[in-house]
Amino acid sequence: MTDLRGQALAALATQTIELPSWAFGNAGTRFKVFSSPGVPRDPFEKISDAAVVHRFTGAAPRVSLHVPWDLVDDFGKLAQHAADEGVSIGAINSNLFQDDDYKFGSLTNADPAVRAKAVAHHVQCIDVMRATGSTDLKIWLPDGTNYPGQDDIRDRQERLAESLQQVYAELDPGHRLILEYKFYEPYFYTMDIPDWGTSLLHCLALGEQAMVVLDTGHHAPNTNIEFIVAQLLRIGRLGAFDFNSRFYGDDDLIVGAADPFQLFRIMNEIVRADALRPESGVNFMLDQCHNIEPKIPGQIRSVMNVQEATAKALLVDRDALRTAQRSGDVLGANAALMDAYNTDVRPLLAELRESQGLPADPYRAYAASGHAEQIATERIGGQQAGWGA
Ligand code: LRH
Ligand code: MN
Ligand code: MN
Repeated sequence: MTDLRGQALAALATQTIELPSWAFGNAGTRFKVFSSPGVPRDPFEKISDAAVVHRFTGAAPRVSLHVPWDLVDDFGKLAQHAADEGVSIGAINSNLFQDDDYKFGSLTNADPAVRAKAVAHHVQCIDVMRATGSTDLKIWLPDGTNYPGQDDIRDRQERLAESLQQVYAELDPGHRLILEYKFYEPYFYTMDIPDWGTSLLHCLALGEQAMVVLDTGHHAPNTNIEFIVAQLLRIGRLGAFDFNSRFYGDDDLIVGAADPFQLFRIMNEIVRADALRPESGVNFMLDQCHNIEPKIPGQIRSVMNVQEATAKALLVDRDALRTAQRSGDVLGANAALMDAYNTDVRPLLAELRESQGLPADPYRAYAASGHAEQIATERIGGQQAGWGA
């Protein structure tokens, strides 16, 4: 156990979690966007807020951007601002869901001019990657249909494959195209990339620089997500997570809030595959919005939840687990997992943070810091995260 603890501490020290810029803006549902005090007024302030989360947790050194929500005149200046604040730019998210031209599809549209426009948007995003030092182009394809017969399912796949090839051809050698799937919404009959299998098939056709993104909120109820994680890790194509929690739909709630046991089971597969190491290529991103709770504390809590699930997964006694599994000891194997899951890992994480000169409890430390009150008086007229109005 002592040895496991030491190994867990060492592994936890290397884990990084990427924050979404849109978590810091005002958010809501299609019914209401609530305004919160102290919310950023521009992308520079969103990055400053992400940097605060990093200062308190020591585990969130990158920020994902969304184009055009984070559009600025000079992306080099934005990247420099990030560096000055002690963080860097992570994935660049394209946006194919807020333009009238995309009503019947973007990369899948039957009209070649619309497809060309959607491809050109990705060329713009790749330029943003070059200006900011980002290495991941993240594509979530919102395309789909609402009614049987509305469009030809196969033709849409062919058009998608061709458009993706065109985007992929624009990547630099160190770049990755990471492709997200979602089973429903904004369309309800078919989505053109509804599941990990479809995303994986497109990635395999594209080449080695294409990887799957798994958003934990994008599956049908009761889907065994850790099984998908295991499969994608086996084939070396799990590029990233979009972590969040869901009770019903794509709820984008705080990761680990709805189902901490599921998060543990996911992290258990990560640890099992030795994919926690930064070199494994799995980018642990958050994709959340904080509709009613304060943003910076919401992100701090999210980072802590991922760390806690990871710590528990690292404490699984793998030798005992394997022995029990191989001898058909069903209950013993299950107990090996549950013993780790039921461990209170907060003291372990407090020890890690203190050894790094960080507050033992980042959430409490932020609440006591006065930062929230300071930005509430300094910033008037904060921005909306980008959608939901
Ligand atoms: C789509 C999604 C995708 C978008 C983000 C804002 O539901 O998960 O990742 O880019 O939300
Ligand atoms: Mn997502
Ligand atoms: Mn989503």
